[in-house]
Amino acid sequence: MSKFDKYFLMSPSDAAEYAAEKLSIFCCDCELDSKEIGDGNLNYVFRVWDKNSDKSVIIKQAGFTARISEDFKLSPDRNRIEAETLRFQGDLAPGLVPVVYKYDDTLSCCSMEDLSDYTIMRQALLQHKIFPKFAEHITTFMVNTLLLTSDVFLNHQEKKSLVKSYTNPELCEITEDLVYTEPFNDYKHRNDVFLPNLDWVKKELYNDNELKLEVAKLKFDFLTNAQALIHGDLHTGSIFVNENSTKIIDPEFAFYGPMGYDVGNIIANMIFAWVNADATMDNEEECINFKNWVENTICEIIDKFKAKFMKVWKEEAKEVLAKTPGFSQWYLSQVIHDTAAVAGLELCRRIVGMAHVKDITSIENESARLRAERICITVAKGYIKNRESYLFGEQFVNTLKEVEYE
Ligand code: SR1
Ligand code: MG
Repeated sequence: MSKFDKYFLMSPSDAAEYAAEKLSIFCCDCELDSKEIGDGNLNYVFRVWDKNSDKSVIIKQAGFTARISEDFKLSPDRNRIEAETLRFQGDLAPGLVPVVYKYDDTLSCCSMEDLSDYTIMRQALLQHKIFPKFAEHITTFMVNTLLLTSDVFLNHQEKKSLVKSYTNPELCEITEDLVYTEPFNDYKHRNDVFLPNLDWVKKELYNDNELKLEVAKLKFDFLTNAQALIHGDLHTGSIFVNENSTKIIDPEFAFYGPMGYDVGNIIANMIFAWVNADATMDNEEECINFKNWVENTICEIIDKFKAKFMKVWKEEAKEVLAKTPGFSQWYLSQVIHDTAAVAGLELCRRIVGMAHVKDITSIENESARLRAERICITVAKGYIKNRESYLFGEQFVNTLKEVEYE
């Protein structure tokens, strides 16, 4: 008998029934309503609420295929990884992830805090809203979840058992294909959608052998470098924000991988917000203000990440050799170089490949959109090829501004 024998994909009314029966959130006189609100690529997300009180819950369920394509056959076990990661990250970075109420192994669903008073960050950035505390919050999240799950801090046997329990081969394979392979080789023929820029992309990505060699090195780092428990999909669609608070969601791609994968994803997605504003904002002053905020935020993310990383290292490092003078500085430099490279990969794969971002696709004017795509890909190539020269936030921004003003 398999643990999935009693599995079924829920409808909104099944989710309401489930919430009433299995979760101790609602009173017996509640009147529940439910809606499927997911807009991600993989799963189904139900919001269940009581019409007679302010109580509500989110139930996220994984299916046997990806929501966007039946071609992706996936084990719903990814929901276990997501629930366990959220709980672990909640301990490491309190207040920065939603509270998990229950993980259900039979239905592969996870019930958690409803964050309806927050907005998905990508949507807010598309309205050109700013979040002055974001850099502070996201750097605390990344330093705590990455450094404190690494060999710098953990007992090495304990860390190896975490590597085993967070082994996530199917979702890693999606990343290996979509991020590291397909933007540079159209080997599964899923890249046709960027036709207007096709010749330019072929020249810049498919035919640049120097670039492809660097990407091959990076792919093997992703495959083999079990450095820390990474979120694995830390883009602005995986972040809820409001003026005062940030909550990181959706860690179903979590596994032991390179730290720079998370930091680089954040940087790339801030750049998507910047190019969207550049292409779409009519009011020049508002556009400059928004772009300035994004630029400052990129600088702050890198520089605060480094400062907090060094502080936590100094206070928490347990491994004897990690205390060797010069080692922490060397280690952190490697993470920032990886950050640049991964930012470059994410910038490419959201334009060339099957998982696009609204920041680019919603630019209606075709020539403005093609220009935005070219800015991203040109910045990306600089980040990947010259990754070893990136150490400070300002350098990341300078590359973006130099391309823009060329
Ligand atoms: C088939 S999944 C496509 C993408 O959506 C997820 O959010 C990840 O970014 C993945 O690469
Ligand atoms: Mg996701």
